[in-house]
Amino acid sequence: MDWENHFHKHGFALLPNAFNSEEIGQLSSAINAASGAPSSLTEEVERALVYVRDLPTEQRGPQEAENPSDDVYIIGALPHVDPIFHWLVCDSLLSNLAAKALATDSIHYHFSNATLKPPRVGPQVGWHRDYPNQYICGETSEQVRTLIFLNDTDTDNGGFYIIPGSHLVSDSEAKTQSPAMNDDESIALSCPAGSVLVLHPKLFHRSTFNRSERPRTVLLAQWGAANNPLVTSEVEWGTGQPPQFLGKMKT
Ligand SMILES: O=C(O)CCC(=O)C(=O)O
Repeated sequence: MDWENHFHKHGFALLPNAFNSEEIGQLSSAINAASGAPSSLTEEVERALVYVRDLPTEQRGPQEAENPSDDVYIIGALPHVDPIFHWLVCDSLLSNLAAKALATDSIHYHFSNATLKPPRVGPQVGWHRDYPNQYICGETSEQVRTLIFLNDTDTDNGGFYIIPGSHLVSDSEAKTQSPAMNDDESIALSCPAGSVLVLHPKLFHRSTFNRSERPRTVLLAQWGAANNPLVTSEVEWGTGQPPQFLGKMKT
């Protein structure tokens, strides 16, 4: 089965070796530099940072409740952080995958960020769908996320759990269905460093605490069909622009 069929049938496709070890090394160094020295970042990037200590106790975990970590959890506005993320977003690899998943040549970039689960203190993310979503989101589910794994990701360092087939609901069902999912139906994906996960916006997914000694960092970009209007007022660098235009935009 080719990856597009797999994506439509199961709600995801995992593409190993989409990025080589040199690229993953460069992307990881840029993330480590940004998360290790937040005060060196531009005001715009600094404003978009989320720290582990900012999260609700349930998400950062009982272990962190008393003395929450100062580690960075989310770095937004990626193209402003380092030229390598400008390249990442403007390079055709991710936008081509998104266009194929959405079966149209006419797509728009929505946003990107990095989600870090630092060793020992990495937070969990509960069951959710990416459509609908409070942040930059389309009116319909004609959108898709591309996730790049910078580290070998498995159940030991936070994992990535999905409910296969849970994307096969209408948009209105997705808006009303509760995320109280049965863990028995879930599977844990094993995502090697350098792989890209193409994720359907209606697929239920979650990830767990990282209490291991290994980092788990994921870079993600969201894309939507050009004829799917954005319903939120939030905008980031490049939001709503076609991929061909992103390379011409200044950061
Ligand atoms: O598991 C993660 O790293 C967060 C990614 C995620 O849940 C999402 O893209 O919605």
